[in-house]
Amino acid sequence: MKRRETIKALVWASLATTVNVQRARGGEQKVVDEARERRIKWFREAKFGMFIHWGLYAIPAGIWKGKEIPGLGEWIMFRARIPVKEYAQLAKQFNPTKFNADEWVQLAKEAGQRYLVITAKHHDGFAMYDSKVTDYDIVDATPFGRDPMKELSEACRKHGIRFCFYYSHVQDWHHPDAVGNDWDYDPSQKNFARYWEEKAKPQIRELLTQYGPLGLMWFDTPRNISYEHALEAVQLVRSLQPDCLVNGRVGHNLGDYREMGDNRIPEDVVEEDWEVPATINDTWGYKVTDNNWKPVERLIFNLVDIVSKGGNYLLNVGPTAEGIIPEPSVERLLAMGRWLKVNGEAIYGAGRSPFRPVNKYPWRCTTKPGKLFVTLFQWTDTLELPSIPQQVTRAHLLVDGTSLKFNQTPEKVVVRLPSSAPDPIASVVVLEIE
Ligand code: H79
Repeated sequence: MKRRETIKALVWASLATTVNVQRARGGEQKVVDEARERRIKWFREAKFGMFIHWGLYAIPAGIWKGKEIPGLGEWIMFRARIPVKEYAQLAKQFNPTKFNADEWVQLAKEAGQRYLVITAKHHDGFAMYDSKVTDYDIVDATPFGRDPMKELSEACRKHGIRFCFYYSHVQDWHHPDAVGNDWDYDPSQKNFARYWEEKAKPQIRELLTQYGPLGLMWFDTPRNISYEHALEAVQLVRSLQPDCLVNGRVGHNLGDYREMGDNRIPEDVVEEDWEVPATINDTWGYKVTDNNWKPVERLIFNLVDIVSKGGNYLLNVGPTAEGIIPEPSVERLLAMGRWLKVNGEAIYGAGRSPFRPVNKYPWRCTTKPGKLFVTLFQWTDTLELPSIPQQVTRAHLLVDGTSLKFNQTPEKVVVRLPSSAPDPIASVVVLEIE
């Protein structure tokens, strides 16, 4: 870091804890924001979260006037250039009578997910909670008339899951002054500051004041947001809920942690706090024609892969307009939960792999003080690891503690494995080190 920047960072850190200044990539002068260190603790431990994309787009579910609209389900208004007046009519049909907050949260719990992030407002601009800022919300505009966010926040508290909101702060296809809708509104006539003051800020304030403590605020598509607007969003969160995290997509690197691209798992370890939002099929919002479900083997691999690289896995479900989480998602999440029940020690609170580049190997390693957890996705008779500087004192299977013979040389460690895999999907070998 250059001297001038170091001074700036130090000044910021000493002033207040409003912004995260721990972004020293060169590494000589790392300014640690202690408030951030405190609030991010749970996130580092959690590793696995449930993302929920739920909104009016679940009604057309990818089909508009009999035609399949390509792309993501929640982007249908944009892709089909649906006029605001027409899209808004969907609200009159939105009546998810099968919605049960407790069931959704219980699913997250059984899946081993530790936090839940739900779309309070996606790019379409429709508020899925009781907003006083506008009538374009689930309580005022639909026959349903309930506030599912309230119900979910309570269910999360009951089951010990951190409750979090997604809020599209820059794109809003309903508001004439926001970014995104150029088919109803002339972009040259837009005044973003007006949208920001009359809708975005007051709605963010509502979310931070009406639903109890939030784990994090998840912003998306910062596009060309100004530094001042992004900072205002962060300060709004800090002033109302100092313990609430802000994700990296708020803009201008002002978030508490880095958000990777959608479904983009990095190739190797990343030495920052980070998360990857990901889908089980291809869409986020429910789409009836999307049956491209990833196999559970892939989802478990992704989880271990991400944790070994230092990140969190925020895995999405897209409930239907009736309020049902698609069965293929439920099955996969429950299978992940069964795996985590046995192997969770290798995941929750675990550290990065010391064996790099991570993608060079077919297995994945996670760590805890005095322990290496090596997860194998294909069973073999011997596991060969690169040189380990510490003395290995014991090797065993995580599932039942069975001791394993091993041989350590300065060049490598070779572990003898039993003839059959303890787990059909992924088995964990533990090495105890000095
Ligand atoms: O909420 C989910 C997505 O809707 C959102 N992020 C995740 C978490 C997201 N917003 N933007 N994008 C993802 C990228 C979208 C790209 C595309 Fe398009 C939308 C490709 C085609 C339609 C934008 C518009 C780029 C080209 C046309």
